[in-house]
Amino acid sequence: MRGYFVVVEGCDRSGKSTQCERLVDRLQSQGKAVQLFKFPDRTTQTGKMIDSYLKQSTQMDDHAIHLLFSANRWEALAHMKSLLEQGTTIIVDRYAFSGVCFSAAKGLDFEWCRQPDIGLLTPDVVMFLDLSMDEAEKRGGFGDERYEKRDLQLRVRQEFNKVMDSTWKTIDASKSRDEVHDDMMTVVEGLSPNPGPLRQDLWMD
Ligand code: ADP
Ligand code: FDM
Ligand code: MG
Repeated sequence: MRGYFVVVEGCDRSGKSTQCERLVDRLQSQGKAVQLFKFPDRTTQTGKMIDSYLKQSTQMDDHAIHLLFSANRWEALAHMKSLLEQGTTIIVDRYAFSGVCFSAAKGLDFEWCRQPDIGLLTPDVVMFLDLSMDEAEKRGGFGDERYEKRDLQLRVRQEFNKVMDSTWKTIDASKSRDEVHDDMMTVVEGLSPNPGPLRQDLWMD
């Protein structure tokens, strides 16, 4: 059987990276084949450009950086696909939803933002780690990266409300790390035992 494609989305400091790692560790400890992906993947050629943009070492047109974030996903597609087909589950820390929400929050046209990601792999499930800005701020101050600003983060949150649909699983991210982990495990354990063929039709509706 193929692996599951699980996406974790959410605003800054909602616990995505913490929980993705825990999910991978837990599933691996159960003997399952699981691999972690994170977007942007800052290690590739496009990822290095994205990293220096986020660290504010370079400037770039808003459209151009949007396309680079998308390219960063397209270049991972073949690897993701082959793992899934071999039966490995992949847990993905941010995906095209972050791509659209951040760029739309900056003022780019929402429909334009969706175009470059059309035809990527469609996840089996998207978990949205839901945390208010006030709670997020209790988890420490913003860093120095380009998007770590309160007003932008609030707009990103509004964009997430637009892209999420009834298939998304909202997780209360204000709970303890253990509780959030358990809630996410419940979602993964509830995935269909027969997920059907892998779908490469993101936003093709
Ligand atoms: P994200 O990847 O969504 O930005 P992180 O996983 O990096 O979030 O977590 C942001 C900060 O909040 C880290 O310092 C992390 O240790 C802390 N954190 C994560 N989950 C929780 C939680 N459930 N309760 C309190 N603090 C948390
Ligand atoms: N981000 C992330 C985007 O603007 N577009 C994208 O397509 C993706 C995947 O990059 F501010 C933003 C979201 C966040 C930054 O942060 C990357 P992390 O901490 O590496 O997730
Ligand atoms: Mg993170």
